[in-house]
Amino acid sequence: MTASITAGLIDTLHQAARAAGEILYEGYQAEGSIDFECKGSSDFVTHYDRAAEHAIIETIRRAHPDVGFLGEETGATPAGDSDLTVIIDPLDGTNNFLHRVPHFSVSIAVRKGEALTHGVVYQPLLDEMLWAIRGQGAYQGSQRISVLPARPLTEMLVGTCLPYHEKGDCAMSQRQLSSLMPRVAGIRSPGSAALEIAYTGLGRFDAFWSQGARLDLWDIAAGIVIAREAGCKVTDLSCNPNPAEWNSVLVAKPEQHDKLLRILSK
Ligand code: 2AM
Ligand code: CA
Repeated sequence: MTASITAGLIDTLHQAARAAGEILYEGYQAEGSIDFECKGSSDFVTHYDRAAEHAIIETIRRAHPDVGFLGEETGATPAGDSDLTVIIDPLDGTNNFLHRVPHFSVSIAVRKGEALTHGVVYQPLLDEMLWAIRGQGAYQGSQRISVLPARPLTEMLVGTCLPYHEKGDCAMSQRQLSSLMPRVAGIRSPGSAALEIAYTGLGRFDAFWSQGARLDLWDIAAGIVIAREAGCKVTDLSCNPNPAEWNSVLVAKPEQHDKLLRILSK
């Protein structure tokens, strides 16, 4: 991947995120309840998820016709003459969106081989673009971001995603909550994994983990690049280096990562 392709690619990812964001913004403002279907039990999809993913793929294809795609709504589309795969969650936080809770995002990542190289998480209601390129830093708009100094455990605000109806391992999440809850200042589960992970890079959360919820790669890939480039340590809970194989994730400041891993693994 040459430097000029890399530079062009991030601009295209921003354009694609904004195109999807416009569709979600319109849907959020529209009157009446939002129609949805169930892909599985409690796994909701709306016209807006599909339209947003379509807009992302079309925007990226126009500029980079050979890249492959892995989208929450359209599945895998193999790459042509490119070693890049774009990983898309067009609407992360569909359940919030359906309930008009203003916390959802567009999440787009790029993978080259096993390495995640680009991450863009866009919050359309705030017009907030969080993004990163591997080795080149993490940004909020044009402002570079990096993790703030670690707070003591007792002052930490920790984000998580919890299992829901028929998905994930409730008993595991309950064990982890019981273990961590008495030790920290607060645990929050706002409902968009991509945002929560990116927020940990930004310092809005001090750490994030999820295991019981069994998140998918498109929920976490873009956030991982942003949090890592901001200076967080990001692994799964068994320290497997390949995110494509993860079914858990822990994002924390480097000096607190091991301590949290021990608490969550009890
Ligand atoms: P999604 O909105 O793209 O499906 C946090 O709850 C994470 O779990 C989100 O990233 C969300 O991704 C996923 N999730 C899927 N179905 C959910 C549901 N019914 N309730 C809450 N979260 C859900
Ligand atoms: Ca998602």
